[in-house]
Amino acid sequence: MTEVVENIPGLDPYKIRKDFPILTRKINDNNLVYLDNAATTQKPFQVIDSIVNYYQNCNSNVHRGIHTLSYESTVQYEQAHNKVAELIGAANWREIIFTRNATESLNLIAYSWGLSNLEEGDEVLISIMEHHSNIVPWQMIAKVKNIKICFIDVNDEGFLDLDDLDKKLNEKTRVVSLIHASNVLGVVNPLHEISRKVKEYGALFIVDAAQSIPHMEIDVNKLGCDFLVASAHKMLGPTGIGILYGKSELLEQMEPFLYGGDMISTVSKQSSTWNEIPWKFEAGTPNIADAIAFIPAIDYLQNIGFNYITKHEEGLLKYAIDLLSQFNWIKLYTPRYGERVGVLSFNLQGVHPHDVAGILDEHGIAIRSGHHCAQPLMKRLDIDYALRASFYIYNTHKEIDQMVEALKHAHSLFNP
Ligand code: C6P
Repeated sequence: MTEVVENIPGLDPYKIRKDFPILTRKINDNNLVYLDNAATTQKPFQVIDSIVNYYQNCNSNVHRGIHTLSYESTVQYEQAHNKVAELIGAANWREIIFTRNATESLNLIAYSWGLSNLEEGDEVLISIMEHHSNIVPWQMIAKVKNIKICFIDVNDEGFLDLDDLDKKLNEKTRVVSLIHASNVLGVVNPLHEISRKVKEYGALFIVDAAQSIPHMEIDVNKLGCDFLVASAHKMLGPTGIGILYGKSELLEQMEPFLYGGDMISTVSKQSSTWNEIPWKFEAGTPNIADAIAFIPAIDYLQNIGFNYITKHEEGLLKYAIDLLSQFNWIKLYTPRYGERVGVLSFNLQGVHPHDVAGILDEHGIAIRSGHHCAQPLMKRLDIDYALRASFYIYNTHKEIDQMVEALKHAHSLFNP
């Protein structure tokens, strides 16, 4: 087996692991090998402690009281918006709205912007590799407004087909909404290049960064996007916090998504006026504790440095691809080259992925099996389901070796 250097300067997975209490768990008498990071990442002590500290020492509603606790919660909650704004290069913290997750953020855009701005005959251009969250909301808008949803294909190697993009982008295109990094193929789409083309047609450009922001530096100005969505739970943060970035001039014009407390400025018997952004889009008591705990998650990633995170994952991905490529009974879907995040999809010939995932679980190894909420892509790849191993900052080459041994075991059970 190849000699592997684990320590990329600035990123020592063994040191990082000490901050993640769950990684000491045993699953079926084996040490947990957690390779399902594209579904959700594990949380370090810093995030867990923040949640405990909030409920022990600060718990109070935001924007609703002048007492000390409410003031402290409000300040920290606003700091969380500011932290995200700085992370992605937003002009102002008011351009950051907290939702429940990336899915809700995409629904918010589709309903609030789409319903008011799209008309019959307009086209929304997405890709065949989109997550269902960036397909289904547009289908709902299409039913109401009679718009057309067009799909950019992938080529046979698994990359977005840029010639197909050129064919499908036209004067009728009002929205282009694209996944930045695929949760199945792992490929990173060249959005800087695409955004220039989109702007030539004056269309709205939406980026689904759910699988890219955990792994690389994101700058909304360089991406040239109007909206960007992501989920905190895929980047060490808590569940229940979604990011929606929107340019302030767009957010100001848009109608609210949900109506009720905190999103209003004035309410009379028959009508209301709206609060300033971002509160116009954050109706009701928000997820305060988790928003605040998102701050140490971002700090944690920034302290490591996204350049080191990207390099570490590239190393793991290359190592895993090299190992799995030796077996003619494994079919890989993730391309063997190009810009990718640490996501590797594959199948074992003749074995249902759920059976393989079950056997790996007996070894204490967590990988995902299924359609990965990307059924149109599955159909394009001519499969129903796939296995997916996805890596993050605390994963090691040794864990990939363990996965490979478990896959060999699964193969031998089905091919005695
Ligand atoms: N993908 C996966 O295992 P939520 O569930 O709202 O936090 O994220 C939705 C979402 C949107 N876009 C992309 C590219 C995604 O990968 C996801 C979530 C998980 O692949 C759960 S299906």
